Amino acid sequence: MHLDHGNDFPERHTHSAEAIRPDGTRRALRIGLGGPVGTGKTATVAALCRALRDELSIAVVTNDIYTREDAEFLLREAVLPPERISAVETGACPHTAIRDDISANLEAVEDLEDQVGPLDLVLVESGGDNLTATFSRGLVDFQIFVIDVSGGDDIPRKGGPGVTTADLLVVNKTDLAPYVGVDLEGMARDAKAQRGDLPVAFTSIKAEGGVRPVSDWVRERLAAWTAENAAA
Ligand SMILES: Nc1nc2c(ncn2[C@@H]2O[C@H](COP(=O)(O)OP(=O)(O)OP(=O)(O)O)[C@@H](O)[C@H]2O)c(=O)[nH]1
Ligand SMILES: [Mg+2]
Repeated sequence: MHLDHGNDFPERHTHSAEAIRPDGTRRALRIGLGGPVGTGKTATVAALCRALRDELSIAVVTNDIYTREDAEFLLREAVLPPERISAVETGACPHTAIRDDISANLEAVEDLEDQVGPLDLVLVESGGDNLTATFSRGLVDFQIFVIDVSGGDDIPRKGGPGVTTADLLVVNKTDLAPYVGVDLEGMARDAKAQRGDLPVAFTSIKAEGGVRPVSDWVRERLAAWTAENAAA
């Protein structure tokens, strides 16, 4: 143990960035998507862009550990014009870049606002991580935690800060439930026990209209955010 460094840790970001930017415009609402590897975070980002891009000005920041895979997928799928998609290569544990040292992500978000703004919504996808990964409130206003049924129906019961405290818990790939022997009602009960009144969306993101519960939730958050900062 190191006991000789005194109380000199860097300050943790625990509050949101100001709603009003230096030029007097309102910044975008920032929503983070985290969760274990392969649960459907990028698929959710893609589906949200397709569902909302005609009504909102959107940009996306992706995080991968060593590559730009997720950004390249979104570019290939043309879910947004290329200048609205930015990739951060974290080079370390994914949660470090969304919770502990958020500077690369914050810079990516601010650059997007400067270059293609004004924006209504910025989606920040974390690299796939474990059940403890959460976003700093200094980076995002709300966070969505995406798990899937193929990880097993005990995941909500296992809890962890993603499952218990995320502003929206998404349980994705419900289409696979019969193939992996998962009890969706049991998952819903366990999630309720862990989360109380916080919302849970069961989705099959790849199905036509499957993102609807998530896009509706995003619209509600955005309406509240806009009303709260109406003076801008
Ligand atoms: N059956 C089914 N497959 C899905 C669904 N959503 C996503 N997938 C598939 O699951 C795989 C992983 O999806 P991604 O969106 O890349 O997952 P991710 O969470 O972004 O993965 P990482 O960023 O690598 O952690 C892909 O092959 C998707 O096509 C779904 O609702 N049902
Ligand atoms: Mg991804």
